[in-house]
Amino acid sequence: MSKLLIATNNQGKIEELKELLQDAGIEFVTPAQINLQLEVEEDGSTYQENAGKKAVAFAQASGLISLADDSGLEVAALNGAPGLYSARYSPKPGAKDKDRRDFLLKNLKDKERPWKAHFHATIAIAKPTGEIEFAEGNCFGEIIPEERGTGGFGYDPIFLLPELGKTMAELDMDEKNRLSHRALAVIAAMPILKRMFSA
Ligand code: ITT
Repeated sequence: MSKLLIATNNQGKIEELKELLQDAGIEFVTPAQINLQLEVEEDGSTYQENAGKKAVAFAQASGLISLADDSGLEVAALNGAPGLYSARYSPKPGAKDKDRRDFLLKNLKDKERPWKAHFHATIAIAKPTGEIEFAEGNCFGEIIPEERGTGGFGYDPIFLLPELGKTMAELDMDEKNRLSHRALAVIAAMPILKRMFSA
């Protein structure tokens, strides 16, 4: 049986998806393992469009069923920003995750707390034929003004899970993979994966 390709270039996502898929007993490969270097332009106006575009591009380049994730952080006080643009949310050329966190905090500085927010993930699973299916997950919390924790990636050090009293970056990978937007989307995608791999 062929393996599922994890269709992302984001190392943080790769590490999380590897563990989630392994726990579900799904065999997978990463782009590096098949020597595939592919950058897909994310010019869609929804998470679904971008996730679908990435999944189909990787599936057609590899001949493998491919799983892509398009995700983002939506902050209520910023009317849902950075949202779809979370990976590109900084005026600085060559910006890194820390620059994007700093820019977000700068934009929130004068807004009243709590800064309610949620992470969203849309997962697309595509066959080389172009057939696509989708699954989604959300994780609710709030943004805090000081960084805490060293785990995860992206906005994790400033995303607090109020019921745990911890930021996403203070969780270990197993804990994050029990409650994150990405974990919930992968769980929702399980019936699709089972169907595609048994067909
Ligand atoms: P690929 O397109 O190659 O998958 P990307 O980083 O460009 O990688 P997205 O366009 O989906 O992926 O951007 C999602 C951004 O949202 C990501 O770069 C982070 O800034 C943020 N993000 C998503 N999930 C996150 C998480 O679990 N923790 C922290 N930040 C997250």
